[in-house]
Amino acid sequence: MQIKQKRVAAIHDISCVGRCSLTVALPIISAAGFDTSVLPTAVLSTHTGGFENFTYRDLTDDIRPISDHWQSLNLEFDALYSGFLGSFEQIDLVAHLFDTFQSEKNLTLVDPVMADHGELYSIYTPEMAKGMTTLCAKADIIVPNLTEAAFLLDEPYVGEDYDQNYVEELLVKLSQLGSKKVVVTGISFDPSQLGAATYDTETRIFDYAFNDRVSDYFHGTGDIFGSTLLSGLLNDFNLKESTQIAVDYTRECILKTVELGQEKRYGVCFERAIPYLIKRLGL
Ligand code: PXL
Repeated sequence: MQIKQKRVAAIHDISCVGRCSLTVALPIISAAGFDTSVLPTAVLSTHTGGFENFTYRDLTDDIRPISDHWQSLNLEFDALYSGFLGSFEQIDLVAHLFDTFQSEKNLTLVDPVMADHGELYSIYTPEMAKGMTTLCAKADIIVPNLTEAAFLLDEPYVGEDYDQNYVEELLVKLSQLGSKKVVVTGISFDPSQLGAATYDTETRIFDYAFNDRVSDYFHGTGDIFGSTLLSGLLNDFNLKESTQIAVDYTRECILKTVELGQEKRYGVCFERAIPYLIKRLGL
């Protein structure tokens, strides 16, 4: 019996240089075997982290016509995956797209991309951070980092000063925004380890996925993580397994980048670790 190829709609910006958002999501999800449709929310000459004078073209006015055209084609998606949004108005437009294409059978993954290390990205406003909770409410899975979690819940960012109890309370509060599953990235209880924590509201199980920490911060790793997590889930790995694959692949990408001596703001050399990903996904 022939099995239909799954189709994903990836809704992120295109940062032309710097390997993040769509320039990461498209190749990773495609390599994982899926037909990846893209809806660019903005086009930037580079991403906003570590570059000055980048160009910025907001594509807010294109979102509804693209979504309407897709609807007229009776397209169906097995997953909807949103990330960096270009303006406050895009929150309602993406919410409408979710209402149009969500079904019992598909999966909506919202990465509330907006902040890291305690600070909002330069084009994001606190108003947008609040608005992002609307999208989280419509998601099956949300994937914030610890800073984004704090903004979503309107709580102070705790930095590195937290324990397992804090993380598990945070996961429950995030799930109360409305998603069935929550994955929080950038979790560490031991300085030599880094990973993610998960919570499934249906089983009420908390899980953790760690690997050895590679020191230093690399741009775009949140998008590598989200794209890989989704690729795992669509390849029928469960939440714990998919999270572990995402943690391990992200680390593998960082190791390649360190090996090649690449500048951090240009993102990680995920291309060199694609064979590793394919193997881990059993493809
Ligand atoms: O990786 C997250 C991201 C996505 N898109 C743009 C960004 C960032 C983070 O800085 O600037 C444009």
